Amino acid sequence: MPDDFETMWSSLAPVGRSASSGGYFRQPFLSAERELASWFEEQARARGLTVERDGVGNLVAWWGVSTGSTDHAGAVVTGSHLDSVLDGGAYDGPLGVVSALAALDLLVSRGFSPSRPLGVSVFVEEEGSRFGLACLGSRLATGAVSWSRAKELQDRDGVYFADAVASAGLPGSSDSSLLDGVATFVELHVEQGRDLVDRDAPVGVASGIWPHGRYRYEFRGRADHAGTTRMEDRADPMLTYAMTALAANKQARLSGERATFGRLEVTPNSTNSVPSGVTAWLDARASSPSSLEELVGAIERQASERASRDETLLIVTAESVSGAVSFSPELASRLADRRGWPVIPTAAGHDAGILSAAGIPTAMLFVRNPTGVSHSPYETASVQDCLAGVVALADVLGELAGD
Ligand code: HGY
Ligand code: MN
Ligand code: MN
Ligand code: MN
Repeated sequence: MPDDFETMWSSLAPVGRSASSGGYFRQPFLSAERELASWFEEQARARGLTVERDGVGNLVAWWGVSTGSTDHAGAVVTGSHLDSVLDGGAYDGPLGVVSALAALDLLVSRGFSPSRPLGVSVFVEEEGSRFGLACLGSRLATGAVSWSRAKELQDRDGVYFADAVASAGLPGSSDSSLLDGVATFVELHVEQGRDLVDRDAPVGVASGIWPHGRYRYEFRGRADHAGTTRMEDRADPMLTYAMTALAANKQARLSGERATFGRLEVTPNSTNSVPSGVTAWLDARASSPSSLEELVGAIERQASERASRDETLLIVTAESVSGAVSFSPELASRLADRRGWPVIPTAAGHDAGILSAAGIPTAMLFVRNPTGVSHSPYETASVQDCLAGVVALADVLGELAGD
């Protein structure tokens, strides 16, 4: 008898938490995900689902596809990710996977049997916590990024993605047939904001995803003694960085968009030296492609003006930029209209955005998060709302995969 939602949730949480703490990041790639993957495979086996895995560890547990077959024409797939940001919450990702398994259980209890393949997916490295490119697994599975580019990605210890995948015992490469023939994808996700709280709604439907990008800012200065060097003789990259962080915050507030520098590396990182270099990563998001361009352009302009004033050097590299995603309006209204659920945009990136951009009709369901906080241990959702999400997902899957 498969675990029910709450039993699944409590059995995953400890493993999931190891994925979100620093531990996950420091362990060889997929080792935490190996634990998560075996948790998922166990849950799939308990339901008689056949698990398909691609070269980098993305998984789909199939209902209605025999072992080894990759013929899933017309399939409906639902799922999310099990990895997390460092010290993230337990719901971002895992809630979509546990709810998908629970939704299949609910369909079985209703005597439903799918007239087309129905799959539960887990994409790896959705947060890009280790290799820096968000949705790396789903980008490879849809061909949005090539294996030749992905294998060169390095983590903070200089480990290449190709080597991390190989040491996890996986063949690598992106000729994934995992999503061949998939007709519809639905991702359930904890809301990462307060819209549903403000509207007093337990479940919502996503209209789309804001454009967003990640930019590496390298500020180069002149290492010097923190005590003996006169202030006027310094070329201090930390100063240029600090003024840039301030400018980014001001520019985002001014334009009503979003920007933060969440990651910083200082060289040589010693208390009594003026740094030789500071590298900072900007995460910028905006409600339209043009406003993202304006926001990022204004931040970069102010950073270079400051650099020339401080006699430091600035190098900016766009590491990943994702355009606006609008989910299938037909699917969104089909989900929302009859149930009166709100249709809301999100500024968070998701695998659903990658699949939608790959041309797969896609929808997202959000479950209310009372704190509205995410990418933090304070992210949460009530069991009641989670179960409302499971029922919503089961209803949708029944419609999409039924006769
Ligand atoms: O960063 C994001 O928007 C998502 O949580 N991966
Ligand atoms: Mn996330
Ligand atoms: Mn997520
Ligand atoms: Mn000294």
